Amino acid sequence: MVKPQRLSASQYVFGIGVLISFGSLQLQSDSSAFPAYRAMAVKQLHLVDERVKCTYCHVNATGGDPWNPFGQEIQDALTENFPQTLYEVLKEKNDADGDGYFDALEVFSGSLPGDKNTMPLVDAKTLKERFEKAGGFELFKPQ
Ligand SMILES: [Ca+2]
Repeated sequence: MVKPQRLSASQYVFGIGVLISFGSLQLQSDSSAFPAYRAMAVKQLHLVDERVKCTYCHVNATGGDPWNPFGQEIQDALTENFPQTLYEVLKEKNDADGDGYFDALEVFSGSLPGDKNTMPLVDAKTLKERFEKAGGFELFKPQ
């Protein structure tokens, strides 16, 4: 019968170090895979970084072509100034996913503007009042 071996303190510390290093590499490769546009949009739209997935604008969880209806609006209007493009698209008051809430309201409420299966929990009239009281489209103006 094989007797289980106990790890020495140095083997244990080395093992933890390897796990931490591997975890850091994983985080780096995940975050470096996100395009610059995502990082700009998170900041400009005041979104929670960890909660914004590629599917905010793309159909596939890994990004790339194709885009969801909201992402397609941005794609169609895209100039070399991404923040300005994003701001202009939101000001158009389009309802990309056709759920009754224009895109800026969905961004403001935290739902997905390109996915009709997610929508704000507040009715559109009330949400619009709150949006305007909070600053309206100025909230999303490039800094
Ligand atoms: Ca919508």
